[in-house]
Amino acid sequence: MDYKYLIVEKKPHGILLLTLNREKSLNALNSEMLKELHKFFARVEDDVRCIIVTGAGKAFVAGADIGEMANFSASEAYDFAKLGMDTFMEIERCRVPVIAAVNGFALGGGCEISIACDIRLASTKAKFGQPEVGLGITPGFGGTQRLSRTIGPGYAKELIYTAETIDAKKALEIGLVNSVYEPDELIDKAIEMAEKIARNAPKAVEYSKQSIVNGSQTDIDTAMQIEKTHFGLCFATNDQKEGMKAFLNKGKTEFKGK
Ligand code: CO8
Repeated sequence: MDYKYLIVEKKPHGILLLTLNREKSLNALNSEMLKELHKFFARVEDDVRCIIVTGAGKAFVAGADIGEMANFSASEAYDFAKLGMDTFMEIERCRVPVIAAVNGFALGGGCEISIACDIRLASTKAKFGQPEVGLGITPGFGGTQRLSRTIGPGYAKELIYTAETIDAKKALEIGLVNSVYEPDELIDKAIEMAEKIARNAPKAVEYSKQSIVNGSQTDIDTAMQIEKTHFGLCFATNDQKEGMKAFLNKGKTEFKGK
């Protein structure tokens, strides 16, 4: 499928590299781009095992498009927030893990899209922040909810209330990113991680993601029930049989995702 603002590259082992490409506006998210992203994440094909999201040029995403938002009515703003939230929910619930390779500015909606991804890797040039209150608005693409679930309420409140931008080193310190790399290493490192994920049993990875994502939004008893259900479902897969047989025979297996 052809997109105006997305570049999709197929890498070996079922890995997709998705580049957000609105470079002149530092990849700021407008409605059109959000709709493309929604479409992309709603239709991930069966052979895909991991997706890496990055930004073209010097930014990851410098936020929602301020030019588009400036003259919104309250109901237009609500609809725009809903479009962003629905889109980021597609990312959070995507069948396969999504790695954000944060190459530069990840501000406002840019920070929010990164925390809808499963894992964040950053370049030394990455900058994170929720500058919304400095523009007279609140975060509106899930930031007030996902940020505190990711880094805890203390740091989330500090970032949101002060509107300050932090560098990659600080983002690592507060657990917002898993690792920091030199800019020219970032994509290779993200692909390396994606390949490790892709080598494992796809259904087991998918069920693990569902258990983590759905379980983190409910009470512990329900969450344990979710985990038990997914654990049981693994035993209905051929990959479980082949994986355990290979271990017992001291061999290796190539998982088929069935
Ligand atoms: N929206 C629209 N255009 C943008 C944005 C943006 N968020 N960010 C950058 N641009 C544009 C600039 O206007 C500029 O365009 P032009 O060349 O036509 O003047 C171009 O990108 C390059 O930007 P700069 O010249 O400013 O580049 P610098 O390197 O000097 O600065 C910064 C980079 C620091 C990232 C700076 O561009 C900046 O501060 N950008 C805005 C960051 C921001 O405030 N983001 C948060 C936006 S609000 C948000 O995301 C809310 C999400 C929830 C919405 C809920 C819906 C209701």
